[in-house]
Amino acid sequence: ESAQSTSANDSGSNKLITIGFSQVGAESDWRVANTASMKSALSEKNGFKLIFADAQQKQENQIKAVRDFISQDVDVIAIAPVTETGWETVLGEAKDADIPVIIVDRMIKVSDDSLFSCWVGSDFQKEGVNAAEWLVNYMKEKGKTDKQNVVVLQGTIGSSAEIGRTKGFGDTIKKYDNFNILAQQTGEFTQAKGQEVMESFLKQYNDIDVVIAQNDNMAFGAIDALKAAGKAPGKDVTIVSFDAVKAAFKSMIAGDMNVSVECNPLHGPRVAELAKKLMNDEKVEKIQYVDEKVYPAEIAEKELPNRQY
Ligand code: GYE
Repeated sequence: ESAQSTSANDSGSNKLITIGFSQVGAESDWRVANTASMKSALSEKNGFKLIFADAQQKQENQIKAVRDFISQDVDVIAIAPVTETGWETVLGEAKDADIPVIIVDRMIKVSDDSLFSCWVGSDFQKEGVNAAEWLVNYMKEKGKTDKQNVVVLQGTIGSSAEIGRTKGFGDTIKKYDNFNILAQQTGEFTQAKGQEVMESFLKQYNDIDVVIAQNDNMAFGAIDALKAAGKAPGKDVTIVSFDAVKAAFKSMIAGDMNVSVECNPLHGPRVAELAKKLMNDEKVEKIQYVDEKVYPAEIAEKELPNRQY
């Protein structure tokens, strides 16, 4: 027992909050930044004991991790879910054990909202709409009124990030008859898979004008595939991406990527605050969206020094 509790806001208790966090994996720069944010906010010096579990992009690993957290009788469980569905049973077990659950980043779909305490993350559908609107304006400004053929590299199928971005983009772009979605396929949010899927698109279609990559890492893979095929990404082929990680700004400055729609991964402090409130039986907001912007290439150089991830 430490006798060092000198700070007034310790209010007599220096017991750490034990929090189990089931993370998706380490598939992207976004995810790595998210893990770093969670680990630093849920540190001992902030009053937490963190049990971190990496699910390697598999929901079954997450379900196992949550059961582990329950059997260790943690104070709070946080989950960044791989997919939206399949959570009812294990969340019912957490509820029976009286352990509050914070969902972070992607969303879940459950018939009973009391299976989780709260959620914080991004409006993925809005991100998709923003991407489409940016593209429509960009082509208009360039005077390109002829048919634009689009391919979409989707994220993990069934994840909120994929579902929202696919729907937001698709619903918006279909209102304009000069855009045609040639194909969409998952690249699982990784650079390697993004490259592979882009290579196969390039074999099937010789008239691709636009690539929509549902995260920056898949865009980097697609850019490599395009260059290897003798195309000029950012010029002959417009590259629209999501996340807006630092490496995307570098890619925009290099002229390879045209725009990245921001997705903020810095959820650690938000989750820490929610966990503390839940432990104090304070009311929390059930659903909390974070604010996000759109970063086109022309402002990349100016913005890069301000980027935190
Ligand atoms: O866009 C992608 C990551 O769920 C918002 O997951 C997150 C997404 C993010 O792999 O890079």
